[in-house]
Amino acid sequence: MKAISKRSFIKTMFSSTLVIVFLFVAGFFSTPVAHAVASTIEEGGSAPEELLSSATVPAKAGAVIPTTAFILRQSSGSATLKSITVVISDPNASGLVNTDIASVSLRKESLTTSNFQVAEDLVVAGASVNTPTIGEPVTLTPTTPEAIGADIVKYYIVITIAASPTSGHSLAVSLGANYGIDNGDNTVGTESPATKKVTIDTAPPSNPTGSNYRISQNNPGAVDLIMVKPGLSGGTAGDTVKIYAANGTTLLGSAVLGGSPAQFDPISIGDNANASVKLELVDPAGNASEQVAISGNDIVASNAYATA
Ligand SMILES: [Ca+2]
Ligand SMILES: [Ca+2]
Ligand SMILES: [Ca+2]
Repeated sequence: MKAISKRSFIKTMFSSTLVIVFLFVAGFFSTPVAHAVASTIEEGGSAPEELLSSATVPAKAGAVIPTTAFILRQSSGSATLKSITVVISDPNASGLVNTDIASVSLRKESLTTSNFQVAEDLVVAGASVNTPTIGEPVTLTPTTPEAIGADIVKYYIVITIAASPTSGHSLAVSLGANYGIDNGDNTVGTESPATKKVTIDTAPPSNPTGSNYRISQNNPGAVDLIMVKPGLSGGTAGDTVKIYAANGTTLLGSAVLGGSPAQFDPISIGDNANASVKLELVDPAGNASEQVAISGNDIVASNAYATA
């Protein structure tokens, strides 16, 4: 019998061990890759949609702003939606901090009225995070995984600005690829990087200068009008002037200030109906000035045509 040399035996064993170690290491490193499986939940025809109406949308303290919408449906099977992950960033390096944001939440279209309504399209229970981390994934997890049927369902990512945020800080909301995870840890979602942003504005407009306004009185039968005096400014272009009755709550009319000096088309204050009115300026974020009274409209005289 021909003996296998001791040296040859050791050499063979060493080679076999190397192969086993190699297979083990290869298997170890390939294991995580096996996890990336598409969910049976799919997007309803298109990638997520940015909802901000312009490149920069101003928002006041406490504002509730839908930034992004996405649509899901069940292609087959019965997977439920376990979570959605978003990233809130500071696109201007404005100094955004998590306490500028009260919450980020997942809301669901109620189908009562199309598009987003704050009082109708409510938060999916549990899927809200207060003072969310900036610049890292934030996961919104419904208390009960969402059942997704064959019919499309629309969801909204909604930011609520804090009660006392810092004016001038900006934020943007992005969805990464595979932003949705189902109950089997399979993924769904097309990447949707933010191209628009929200900028916090907590500063109200300066109070209107009453002496820059005038009331044009007309004979009964024709309405009296309020306007800005020629050559003077009613406030900042882009702000809205609101004309209230003397009670400060009955809105008679409003207009956006435009041009230079900033003016607006004359607004009716009724036919001998308001001896005085109150003016208020509102900026695009919704911050309001104090109300300033303008008086001197003669509502008694039957033939008044003087100009106050
Ligand atoms: Ca709606
Ligand atoms: Ca402002
Ligand atoms: Ca009149």
